[in-house]
Amino acid sequence: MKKDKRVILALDVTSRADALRVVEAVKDHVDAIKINWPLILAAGPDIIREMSKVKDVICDLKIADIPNINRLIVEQAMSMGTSAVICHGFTGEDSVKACVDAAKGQVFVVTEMSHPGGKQFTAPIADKLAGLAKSAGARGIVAPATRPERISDLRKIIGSMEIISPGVGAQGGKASDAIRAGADYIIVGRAIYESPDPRGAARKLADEVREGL
Ligand code: OMP
Repeated sequence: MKKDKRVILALDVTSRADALRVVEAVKDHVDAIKINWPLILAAGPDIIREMSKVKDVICDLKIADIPNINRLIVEQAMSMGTSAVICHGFTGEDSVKACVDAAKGQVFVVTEMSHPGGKQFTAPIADKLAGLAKSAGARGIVAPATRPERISDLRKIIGSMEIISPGVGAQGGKASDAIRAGADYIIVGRAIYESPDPRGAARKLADEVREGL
């Protein structure tokens, strides 16, 4: 995955036509495309293969099962051209390790979630989840742009592993704050794909990231 614009597009649109339109508009201003269930369910899993020909794809299935099922899910995702996957860590070390093995390390583990409810259950265990991501050999973690101070805290636990950070724009976080706090990439959905000018919105976010560097 390139580390140039440091913006990951969360492509949470619900048709193939919208996905192609948005990606065509913003592809020069983002480093990767994150695909989640809404688009997979709407357009079919082949959308992963199609998008991976344009950009690196992070498959955000928030995988959270027993090790055997985690392995099977990741193997399927990787066989479709996925560059990295996102999994939950509350399932325990063996389940995360199964993802890491199947993805050859290309795994991001969710820590403290960015939405208000993320404070309820994920925040109290986020440090442990970050530690688990490290000990399991993951590539990085997902940490909230809505609480940049938590990005800094979690950075201390994981060292030089990567942090990808959602919550910029629609959820209230700021790109420059997240980057300054230690995020490697921001993840942005609605602020780009719901904009009347997705290309302009993505370019502006990439500019804000540069301000934070
Ligand atoms: P917007 O709020 O529209 O920018 O979308 C945010 C994207 O980041 C969605 O695809 C979410 O699934 C994802 N996300 C969060 O918003 N919060 C988290 O704590 C974790 C994720 C994620 O794992 O990507």
